[in-house]
Amino acid sequence: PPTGLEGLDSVTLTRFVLHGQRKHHDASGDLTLLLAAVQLACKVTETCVRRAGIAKLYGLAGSGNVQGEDQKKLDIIANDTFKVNIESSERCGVMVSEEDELAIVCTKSSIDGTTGKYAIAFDPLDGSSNIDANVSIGTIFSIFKIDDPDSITDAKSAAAAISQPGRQMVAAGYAMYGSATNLVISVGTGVYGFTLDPSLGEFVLTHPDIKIPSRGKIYSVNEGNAKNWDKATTEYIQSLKYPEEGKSSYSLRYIGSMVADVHRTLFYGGVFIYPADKKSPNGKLRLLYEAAPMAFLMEQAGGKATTGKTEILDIVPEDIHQRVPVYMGSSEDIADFEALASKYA
Ligand code: P6P
Repeated sequence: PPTGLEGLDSVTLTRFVLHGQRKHHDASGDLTLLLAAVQLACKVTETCVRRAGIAKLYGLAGSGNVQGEDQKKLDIIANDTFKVNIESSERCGVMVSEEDELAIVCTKSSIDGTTGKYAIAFDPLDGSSNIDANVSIGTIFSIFKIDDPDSITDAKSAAAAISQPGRQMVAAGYAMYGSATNLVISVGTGVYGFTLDPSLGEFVLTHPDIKIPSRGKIYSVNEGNAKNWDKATTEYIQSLKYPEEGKSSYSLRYIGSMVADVHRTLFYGGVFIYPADKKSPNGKLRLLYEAAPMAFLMEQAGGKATTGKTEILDIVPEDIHQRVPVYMGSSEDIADFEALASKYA
């Protein structure tokens, strides 16, 4: 029978990151410290998400407001947790959060007054509208190197410093607070999946070197928006539902929580799509802390990610909260869509 000690001989996220640091001889250890802060913030958020579920039961007594406050509290708790932990790592010069309108200039190092050399964008609790139904939700983050830390003096220069194409990302990842708590991360050397072992309080490596299947059998999109889709999207989805003779249709799986839909796509293959439509001309998902980090992970896992016009990782952000259409997943499936999209370009 399991002894419960099985996790002890596994690689923890901390060891994984430290090992990665040693591969870069010039590494200062700054990214290691920043990722340690992100990891801690994920653990704190995870416990809050678990507790909010219990609070939700109180909310069932008809005090909908409380529940509303809980959700708002939960978004704010998660946001504050990430900001406090990232600031205190003193390795970041810039933070962008889905919850804050302006880019944040981090406080200078208490040791030598310098500016942290990294910039991080994060959605502290994506999909939190789903918490009432106990659906998996998560945190998404992207980390860039700041070219000129001394140039950062205000929100405008901070926004400029992080407005880099996703291809320049140093690291990207997401935590998914589901039946288990996963942390999936890439530092540019492939995608690695960790699972929180609550008895150890450690993220343990459970999925080394994740690769997305080159083709899948699942498509993931909000069919409720079908009347607003453009021609390429309509024709592509139609081809999955009514395939040519002898081919089977794809299955539809849509959770409505990006982290959960992308996580399933990464493991099972297929496509996750949030298209632009007449209602939202640039789609709904934000580039810096939703589409770009997920695109980085997809490409690192052998997948593709496009807006239909350009690869997501090539887009230079013009606004820190800008939205982009998202088509990502298995390379062969996305290539099929791109061929169709080019027909209507
Ligand atoms: P819709 C959650 O609100 C979110 O930002 C993403 O997590 C998710 O993929 C998307 O919106 C769902 O949007 O319009 O289908 O409900």
